[in-house]
Amino acid sequence: MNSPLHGSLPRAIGSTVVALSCAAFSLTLGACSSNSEIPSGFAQIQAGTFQMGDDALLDESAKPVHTVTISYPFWMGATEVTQAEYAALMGSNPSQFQGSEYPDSANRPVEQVSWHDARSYCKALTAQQSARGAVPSGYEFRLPTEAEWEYACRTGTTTSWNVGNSLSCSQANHNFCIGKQTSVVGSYAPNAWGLYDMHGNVWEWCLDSHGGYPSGAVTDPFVTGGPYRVIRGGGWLNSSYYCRSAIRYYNDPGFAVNNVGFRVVLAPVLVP
Ligand SMILES: [Ca+2]
Repeated sequence: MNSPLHGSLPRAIGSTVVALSCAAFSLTLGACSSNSEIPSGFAQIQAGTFQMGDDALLDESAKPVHTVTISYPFWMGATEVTQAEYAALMGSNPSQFQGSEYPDSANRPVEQVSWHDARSYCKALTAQQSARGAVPSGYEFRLPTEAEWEYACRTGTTTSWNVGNSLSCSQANHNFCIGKQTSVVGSYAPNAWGLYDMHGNVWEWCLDSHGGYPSGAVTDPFVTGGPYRVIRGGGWLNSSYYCRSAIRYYNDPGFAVNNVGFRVVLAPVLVP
């Protein structure tokens, strides 16, 4: 099992991805191994192999379980992108759950963002950090692929959720557990690799288009084409079923709703 390399609960990646001395790590990412070299707010995910999908689900698109290898190490934002991070980089905050009615809303996830909005954020973050020499050659800040997302969600688990075979209100913001609202990111325990809110809070846009799964083993799968983009993990209003590690859903990439946000990875460049 991989070890996350991150410290305390992360905050703004936009403003604090400073010591990316991994800029000097020249793509031998394995050399980037001390906490001081890790981007603030990101967990390092090692290359590896896992079983993707769930044959027990009603959703046929989550079948069959198949072997997926992620051949490269990457970094994943420990939290969903917050309203503060989004506003700092993009100059606007489209979220519904903000203002005095929602305490500490700056640290709640940004929502009511389309896939296109999320992509624009990633591009702006890549440009900002590239200007600081903080993006390794061949890498970029982008949305995770579905495979990267499920790999990082599962952390080696094969259960329905990464916490076991049930999900409670003490483990994730889902099923109106705290009413009609998002929670401050990182309000629940992280998974084994240091990632918060992989189940619930807001669904997370992935880079992929929605497509069927292969039956055989694949390496670095990534689906392009087609009208819809995948979302993962379920949101504050969804039952635990929709928060399962393997559940797949999708939206029109222009669709922006109050239970869908995103998180960012620093990973090899992909063209969706
Ligand atoms: Ca989430």
